[in-house]
Amino acid sequence: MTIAVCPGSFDPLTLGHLDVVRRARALFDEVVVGVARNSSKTALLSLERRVELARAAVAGTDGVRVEPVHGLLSEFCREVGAVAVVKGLRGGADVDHEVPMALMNRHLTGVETVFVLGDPRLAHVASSLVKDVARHGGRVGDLVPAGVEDAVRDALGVGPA
Ligand code: COD
Repeated sequence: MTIAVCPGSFDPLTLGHLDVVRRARALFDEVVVGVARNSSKTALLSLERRVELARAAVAGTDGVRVEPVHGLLSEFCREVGAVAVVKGLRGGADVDHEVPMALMNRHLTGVETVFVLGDPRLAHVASSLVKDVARHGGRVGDLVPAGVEDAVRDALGVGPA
């Protein structure tokens, strides 16, 4: 049984993230979606809310579960028995951002990172842009799983689009 962790801050979860989870599940027997804190970002949604939304989004998906990551991702991988971290790439900027993290995680516990190319139709979908569009009154319901648009609007204090 091979287990992989799909980590992220998921603030909020998008269809781009779910595409990566689906691709990871095609490669591994079980995928643990690890909802973590990114200390270089200030989260809009609480960790608990992000976990709740991710659980709703993958409910009923065989071999996929969602857990919070409270410390180091590399330690979390060891705790759940994961042989790999799976990350998604949209382009060169993601490579520049992800490679140092992958090398650091391998340095810490030996865990490898596997990169998958996301669906190019979702290459523009980023949590930061979703929040910015919603903040300015735009619709994001076609970029995120059900329930996420409302959660983002509530957290931003903006009314319905
Ligand atoms: N298509 C393909 N991939 C996508 C898309 C898309 N449309 N959108 C996002 N992705 C990918 C990203 O490239 C990334 O790989 C992943 O999805 C998650 O994205 P985010 O933005 O939700 O998550 P990040 O980048 O904020 O996650 C950073 C972590 C939380 C994983 C990192 O900070 C971490 O590991 N924190 C735990 C503490 C720790 O161990 N720190 C040391 C790290 S070396």
